Amino acid sequence: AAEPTKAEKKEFTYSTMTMCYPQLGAESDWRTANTASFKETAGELGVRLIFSDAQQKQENQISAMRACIQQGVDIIALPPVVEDGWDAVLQEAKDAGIPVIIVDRSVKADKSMYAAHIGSNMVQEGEKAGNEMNKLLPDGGKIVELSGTTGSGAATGRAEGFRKTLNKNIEIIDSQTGNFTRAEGKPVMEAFLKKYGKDIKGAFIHNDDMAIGAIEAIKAAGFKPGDIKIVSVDGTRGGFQAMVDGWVQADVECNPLLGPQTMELALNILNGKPFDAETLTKEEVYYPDKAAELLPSRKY
Ligand code: GYE
Repeated sequence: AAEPTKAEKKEFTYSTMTMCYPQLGAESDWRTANTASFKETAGELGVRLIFSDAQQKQENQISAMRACIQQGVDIIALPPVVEDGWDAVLQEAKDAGIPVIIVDRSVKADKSMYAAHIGSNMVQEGEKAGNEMNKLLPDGGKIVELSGTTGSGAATGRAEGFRKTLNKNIEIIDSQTGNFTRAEGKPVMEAFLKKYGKDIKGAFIHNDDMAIGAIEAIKAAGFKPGDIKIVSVDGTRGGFQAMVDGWVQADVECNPLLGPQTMELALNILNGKPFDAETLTKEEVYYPDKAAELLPSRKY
């Protein structure tokens, strides 16, 4: 069949667009805020959003995507739980003529397999965290790492950036995943404390939820705020509260409120308008001194 002429092409508006959002889970406050951002933005703009929750399992995300492809959605926005293993389903979307926007975490797939990526630079977040740890432990020392979901772009990038920046006199003596949850953050820190006790001078924790879990363990072991220097990521209200209480010394912001930008991007892609293949979110580092003042205005 001949290519449709411009006049025949359907012009999308927010209210005629159907977006599939196979969310990866509900593991953290970051994720809850991200879900709310997509749902609220869709509601405000009149976008039809097909939402699902994959409970941190890639196979669930893939089946949700397949169901969306079958329904003939206009566009898919995918926050991938892990980086690998997306080729087949991305190809299926491509064959069906459905553009895919990768949201938040990255995928390891050829750039021709998706239209655009929007999210944070996770390596940069790790670098910022490394700089903070350097400042907190000027004389060096032993630290532990509580990392995010294994194989996720967020965990891999943060770990890489952190190691790149960390001073030579600071040694990461152990690193375990806590899957970005409070529930898993606590026992991982408990085990670290049992094994290394007072040797631990600092902890790089890949998100605020795991930090909150870890702090429970640190408190229970009899440590005082600041005994173990904690650098965390996300900048959620829970993270800010932990700074107010003295447990977290620096929080690297990661912005989950990606709904508005993603929907605008989607419309541009669908209407053949110019768009950025890579959109990075602007993020800061927060410290205890301003935490109390900023806490009430935090949106997540
Ligand atoms: O830091 C964490 C969430 O991918 C950036 O996932 C996201 C991370 C975020 O569970 O809290």
